Amino acid sequence: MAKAKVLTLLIPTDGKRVLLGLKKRGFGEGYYNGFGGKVEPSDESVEAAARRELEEEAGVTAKECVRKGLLRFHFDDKPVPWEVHVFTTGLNLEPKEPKETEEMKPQWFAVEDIPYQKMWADDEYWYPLLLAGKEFEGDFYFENTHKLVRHHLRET
Ligand code: 6OG
Repeated sequence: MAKAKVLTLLIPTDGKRVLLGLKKRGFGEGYYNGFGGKVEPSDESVEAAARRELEEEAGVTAKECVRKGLLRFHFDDKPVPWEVHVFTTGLNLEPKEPKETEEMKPQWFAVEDIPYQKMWADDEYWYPLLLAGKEFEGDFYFENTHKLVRHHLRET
């Protein structure tokens, strides 16, 4: 199989509130998501990439972040699978409040109000594990980029 494209996703939360961003452009435009993007091909670590993307997209620094999951997205219209490393961080962000950037409009949500209907279709499956502090691994298969047709998800 061709080599996967490696990406990050970082979701600030204390288990009661989560910080998501409305993606304003590019892949996933119009969806709420965590913060993240491609790992630099240099020698950047996946965790450093996750923290860098949060800074670029929401203007805040995460003191420490914890790796919680690995998601593989398989698209019938893309040549290689995407390997997304999922991290959380607590709410000790610096500064405390995020700011809107060219790429993302950050917004706080209570966990019971997470807008799954405005998010990628995989999110409603694995967010409950993430919010319960569990570690997980999953494969999600999409048709025409957006239609989730099957998945496997397990705690690790
Ligand atoms: P940029 O194009 O902004 O990186 N991403 C996904 N996130 C979720 N929740 N579900 C998906 O299902 C996703 N596919 C990609 C990874 C894209 C960002 O979007 C995430 C990156 O954080 C298919 O550089």
